Order: sequence, then structure tokens, then C-alpha cells
Amino acid sequence: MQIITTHKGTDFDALASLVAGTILYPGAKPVLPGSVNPNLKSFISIHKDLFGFYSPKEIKLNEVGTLIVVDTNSWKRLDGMAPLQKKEKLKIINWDHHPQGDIEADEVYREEVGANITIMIREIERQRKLITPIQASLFLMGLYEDTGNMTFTSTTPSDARAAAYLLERRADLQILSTFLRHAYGKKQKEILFDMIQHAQRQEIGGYSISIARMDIDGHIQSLSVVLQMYREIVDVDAAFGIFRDTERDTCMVIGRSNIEQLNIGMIMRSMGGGGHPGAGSALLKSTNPDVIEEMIIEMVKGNQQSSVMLSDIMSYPVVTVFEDTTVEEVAMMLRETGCSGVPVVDNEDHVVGIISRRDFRKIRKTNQMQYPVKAFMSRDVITIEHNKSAIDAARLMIKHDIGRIPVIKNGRIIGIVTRSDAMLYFYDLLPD
Ligand SMILES: [Mn+2]
Repeated sequence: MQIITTHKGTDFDALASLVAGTILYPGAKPVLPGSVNPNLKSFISIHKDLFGFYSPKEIKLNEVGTLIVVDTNSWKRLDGMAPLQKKEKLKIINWDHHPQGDIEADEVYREEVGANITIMIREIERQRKLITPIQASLFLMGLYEDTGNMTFTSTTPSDARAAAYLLERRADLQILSTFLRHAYGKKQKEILFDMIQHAQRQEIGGYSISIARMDIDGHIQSLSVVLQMYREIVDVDAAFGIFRDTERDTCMVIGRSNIEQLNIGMIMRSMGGGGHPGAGSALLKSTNPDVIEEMIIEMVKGNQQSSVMLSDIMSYPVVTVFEDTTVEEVAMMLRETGCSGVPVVDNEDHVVGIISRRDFRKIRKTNQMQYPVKAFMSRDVITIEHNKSAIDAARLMIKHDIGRIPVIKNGRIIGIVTRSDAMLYFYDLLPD
């Protein structure tokens, strides 16, 4: 067994390196130490299913043949790995950007760059491995945190190149500002205190929300951080800030939500801005703050219906085949459409199976190409009801390791939701 682990008090660079390890060493189990930094906790709680971390207790150390250590090279910084120190015939691989410590590795990738993830990204790029926007976002968080947004003097050109690569891979800067703490200075503090003094809570559509209004002069950095802190202090499900710049006659609207049902990205998109379910913003010109406040309240009220519809993101009409369609016809159809699988339905659009390229491996003889697909299709199909959310769909995909789920309404298939549909929605990558 191969395992990958990193240091206790895990920060974003360590977490990013751990996930990068699973890309460079497919099949190796990522072991997350028991203690992680506070700002990492909320990120992990949202993305837990996605990365499949193990705790040190879940690993049978006597079965470990290879230990991959990332972002540290010191035994005492590892969690639950001490017995391995004396283990014979253990291969150790080390990726680190700290000076040599006491872990003697068989394979070492060490370089004194700003963030450890930089070294690993270079290898991922060299091997042309694919990374998702979520992974790219996490890697960029690690990179920014360990380099102080490229301001620490330990930052190297390699770090900046790695950042460029991650932005090309669609790292989401909104996600970064949600989880990383940015500069919080005197100005931000004054605004936060002022907001708290006038804080009001209201219950709308079953959610507790707070809308703060402030006049500001000129551009103020890190207002999103202020709003994040405000939401935590006022302790509401969602907080909104309307910051009016009287000189320029603009209103900056920022939202932060702590519950997935209340989709900030959707609310901000309706005002011409953008974001993802947890955070977003919009800039409105010549608009009365009263009107903006009403708009927010209306959107929160209507949110329950609008945000949960899978039908907004699913693909349709969906290509289906019948049970007696021949394997050959299906094979041709898949080649033409570039799909990896297609649902099999009866005369009334009830899903009775799914046939994918994977099922074709069961075919042994050429005359079987003329068989009906029902001979080879999988009959236990995971489906989802049309009124579930994109996040529900994403969870099902992760749980069952499938990339597409038929969407069902009144027992009939009305569309199909793919992994990329769910991710596009979640990470606000939908084209405008
Ligand atoms: Mn580091």
C-alpha cells in the first residue's frame, strides 16, 4: 500500500500538496493529520467527499510499503506515523520546500521555493496530468498562502509560473477569497465595527439574514473579508453588504452564505454580478440602495424554488436507446456524440438500464455486435429526481463514482446531468 501524508497543523500548501500527491501517485491513499488549521476546516467540510482523505487511525501501518511525505521532512511533524520510522523495507518519497530535516528519503524532490505545491505542479504539468478547476483553486490557495500572495521574499519565479498555470486551469479566485484571509487593516476594521454597531437581523423564507449598508469613499480592498467576518460575528445564514460610493454613484454588493440552500452566486448573477453558492458580488451603477435591498430580499424569498432545480443545469433533450437497439448501433452513436454512455428506456421513457463503453468490454465475439443492448447493459441505474439540487447530484456522482445521472420527473427521463454540468454550476463557470 502507498500512502501520502503531510504535516500536523495542516495549512493550505500542505493540503494542496496532499491532493497533488494523489494525482502524481494514483492509488496512493491521502492521509490527513488530525489537526488542521482553522481556516482549512470549512474548506475541508465542504469538499471532504471529493478528496477521500483517510485519518491516520484508518491506516494499517504494517501494510504500508511506500510512504510519500509532502510539505515537510520531519518525523515529529507527522501524525500517527512514528512506528514507520523503524520499519524495514519502507520506501520513502519526499516532496518538500524546507531545508533538510530528519526524514531520510529514497527519492527526494526538494527545492527552496515559496510553496511546496509549486514543485508538484511543475511535475503535474510535465506529465500532462489533467486537473479540475477545484483542484486548481485549492493549489492556488496553497500557493498564495505560503507566498503571502507572492509578496514574501521567499517567492520565486517558479511560484509565479505555477500560479499562471493554475489560472489557465480555471482556478476560481472567488473561492480563494472565501477561504483565505486577506489583508485586514485599520480601514477594514473601522468598516466592520461600524457595520456591527448598526447590525440588524431578519428572518426571510426560513433563513436568518443581515443586510448592512455603508457609504464609502473610493475603492476599499478586502471588503469581502470584512463581510465574511461580519457574517460570522452577527451569526446569520447569509450576510449582504451594500457599499455605496457616493462620488462615483456606484454600489458594490457583496454576499456571503453559510448554507448551501441559499445560493449567493445566483442572487448576484441576477444583479449582473457573479459568484458561487457561498460567495459573490455585483457592482451596480446609479442604483438606489433601497432598491438593492428590496431586490436581495425578493431573491432570498424566491431562492428556495429557483436554486434547487436540477433542470437549470441538466443537458436535454437526452439521447436514449431502446432495449432492443443493437450493440453496433449504440457503438456508432457513442462514437458520433462523443458520450461515454447512454440510458436505455422502454416505450414510456422509463429508464431500464444504462449502456456505456465499459459494458462493451463484456463483448467477446463479433456476432455479438448484432445483439440487443439489453444483453450487456447495466440494470442498476442511479437516477435523480428533477427537484434535487446540483450539490445533491455532485454527491451522488462522488459516492457511486459515476459521471452522468439521468434526471427523472414522474418516472420518466427528462434529461441527464453530467459531472461537468454540476461543476460548472458549482464553480460559476457557466458562460454568460
Ligand atoms: Mn508549505
